[in-house]
Amino acid sequence: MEAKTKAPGQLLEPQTIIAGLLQESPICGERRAYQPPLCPSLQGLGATRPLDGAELEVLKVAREQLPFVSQNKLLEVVPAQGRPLWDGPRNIGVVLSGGPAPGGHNVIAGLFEAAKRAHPENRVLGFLAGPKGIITNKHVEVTGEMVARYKNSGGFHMLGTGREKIDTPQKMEQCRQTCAVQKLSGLVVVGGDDSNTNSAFLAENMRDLGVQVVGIPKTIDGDLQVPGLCQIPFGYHSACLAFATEIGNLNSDCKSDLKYWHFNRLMGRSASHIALEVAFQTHPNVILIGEEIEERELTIHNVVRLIADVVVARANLGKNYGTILIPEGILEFIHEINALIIKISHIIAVYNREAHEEEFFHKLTFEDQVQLIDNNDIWRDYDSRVFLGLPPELQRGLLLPRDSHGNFQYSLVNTERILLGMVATYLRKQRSKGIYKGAFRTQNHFYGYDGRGTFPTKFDCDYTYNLGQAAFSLLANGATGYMAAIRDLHLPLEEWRPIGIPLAPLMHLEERTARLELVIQKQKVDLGSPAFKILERERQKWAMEDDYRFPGPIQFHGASAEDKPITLMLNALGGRSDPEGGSQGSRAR
Ligand code: FBP
Repeated sequence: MEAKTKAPGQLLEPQTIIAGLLQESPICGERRAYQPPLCPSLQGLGATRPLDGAELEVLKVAREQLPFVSQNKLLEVVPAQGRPLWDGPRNIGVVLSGGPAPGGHNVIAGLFEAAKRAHPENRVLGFLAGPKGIITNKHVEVTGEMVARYKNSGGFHMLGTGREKIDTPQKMEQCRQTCAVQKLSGLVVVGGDDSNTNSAFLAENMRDLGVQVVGIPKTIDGDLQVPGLCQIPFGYHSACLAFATEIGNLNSDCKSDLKYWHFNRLMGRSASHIALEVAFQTHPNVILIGEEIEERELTIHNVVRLIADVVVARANLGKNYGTILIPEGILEFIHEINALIIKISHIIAVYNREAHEEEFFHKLTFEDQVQLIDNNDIWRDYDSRVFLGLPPELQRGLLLPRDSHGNFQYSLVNTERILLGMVATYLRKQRSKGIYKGAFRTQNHFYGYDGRGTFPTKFDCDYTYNLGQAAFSLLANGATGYMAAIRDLHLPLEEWRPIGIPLAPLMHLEERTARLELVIQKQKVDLGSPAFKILERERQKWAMEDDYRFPGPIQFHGASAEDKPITLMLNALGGRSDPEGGSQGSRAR
């Protein structure tokens, strides 16, 4: 609805004012008007050629399960004026998969606009509600009007998303039928590690139909990286900045009324990449990094002590306030807790496989669940002792249902509240011994789903638009079983280099639902990376001095609009964008 305007001096009717105030927010219209630029290699139709200087190793089991796509070699997309392999009109499917990440709509925009530029009769079909949309053939045709409406917006609501795993021959056959019925030549899967695992198997299983599959690296968690080739998945920057805005605000609040300790849990299922970036953005008093906790073999009581020591030391300076960052996935890195998670996941999977749906593990009472675990052969007395020594909230958390891929759902456990309670108990003891004399008033917060739905930063808008175009170039030049990526993201966009990374070498074996499965390996925080080394150097100062940093809200104009993730920039200083220079597992050899 358009709000009517009057000539200067004329008063507007209240109804007109109300209508104006209830219209879409001005920022939505502003963001839609932004047209992301393309890097030079994607400005024409784009050709592909082998990327020399980097060899990727494929595990034997991946070669056996993915014999065709395992043969793929690295590709780079280079400028080309001629026509690509796809000459006539084609149908391309696209699916948004897994948790939302800011920028997903721009992948579709990039794909759609590249497809239309190559041939005006090319069609893009968007599958609805994630991979389930492919299985059930639920889709919409993406139109120019839809693209214009969703460009540069957050969320995945243009098509919806879901976590369905294509893990049975029956579901794979349904996907094949959908692609055949829709006469698809290509399918683009926008997803994280599990969704790109789907991509690899779809590519392998649909090659006889002539359907090519290309994945896109998405996840706010930041763990879908390929050292030297894919520095960061999309969505990470935007989510981190959204979280950092909140933490910066808390820094400002706690420094003002000097009253509260804020325990903040930050989303990110496993690796601590998000917490690391938010720490650089905000300089909190305490930052926990799961990977470091694992390396130092800290127990949960050590972690509590680590936080409490800072609280006590600051209290001695008269500072009874501060901010603490706790990565959502921290439990995975505390050895004795992770051992329980692995065993319980195994017991649940084996039990559910044989149980009727109404008797599934999560439908039992807590007492029956504990009994069932206790009776299992893999559960030892030591496990029981550890389990029973944990706070009841954590015990219940460990028994929560796993997701469709068999993952433990860290986002459902209030780890910040649990740690807060344990720290409070420890401090009470310290007080009774006369060691702690401060005031421990607290607030706890969880930042996760909010940041996942934020507007994408300019960096993520440009990155995703180029990824969508790169995916089209890869498909149009015959690639399948690849993940589109952009190298050298730390450099100006004019120097970005689109590539195709074969999916098979990214896979390793992992226990999921009580079976060893071939899945894409997550990349954890590299404790040898420049970013982590700099954090180690700085955090002592952040603990005691109030060296808070205030990033403010995401900006689309001015100097801050050009920001990129601080961790990305720090790691690039260490020369890690060079394929030979990767230190973390050195995938590119
Ligand atoms: P993806 O790996 O699919 O990108 O999802 C990541 C994530 O946002 C995690 O950070 C979080 O633990 C999880 O999804 C939450 O899952 P759900 O949306 O199913 O609650």
